[in-house]
Amino acid sequence: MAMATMLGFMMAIIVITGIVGALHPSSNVEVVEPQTLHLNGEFVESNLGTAVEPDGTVTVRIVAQQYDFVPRCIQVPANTPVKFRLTSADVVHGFLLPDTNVNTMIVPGFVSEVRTSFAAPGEYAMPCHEFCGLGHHAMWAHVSVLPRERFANLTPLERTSCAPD
Ligand SMILES: [Cu+2]
Repeated sequence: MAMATMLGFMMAIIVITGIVGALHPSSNVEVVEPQTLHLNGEFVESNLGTAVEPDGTVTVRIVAQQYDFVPRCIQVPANTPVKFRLTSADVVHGFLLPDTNVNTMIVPGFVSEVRTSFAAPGEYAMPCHEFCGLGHHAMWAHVSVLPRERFANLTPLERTSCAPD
């Protein structure tokens, strides 16, 4: 009898946590069609890179594909809320900025969204950290964090191309 009670109790825990977990997904679940990324919608090439929102915050859109991030280099302002929106054109990739809270998988068919803010200017390497094929080791890009005043002077093209100073 004690055994049956314990089993029943454990089954109840499994069922309840399953139901609660399904009702509250752990991260935002947002789908996108990977075959037509380049044709229409948010992730067309002209819409990638760093965009400044009307409220002064920044949104960065990046497509990961074998074996590159598009764009390869982005510039963002320091001390400003930054929202990364990422998706994959082919297989699962990973996006990681060392020493920050930014670390996510990029899964084809879904949009990964990560919010952060950089306290100080600096350079961050951005390796793909999910094995994605033969060219994986060379799949790097970078984020350049600029002082707010310097960022404000960049043209939209410069924000997304990391032209040398
Ligand atoms: Cu990779």
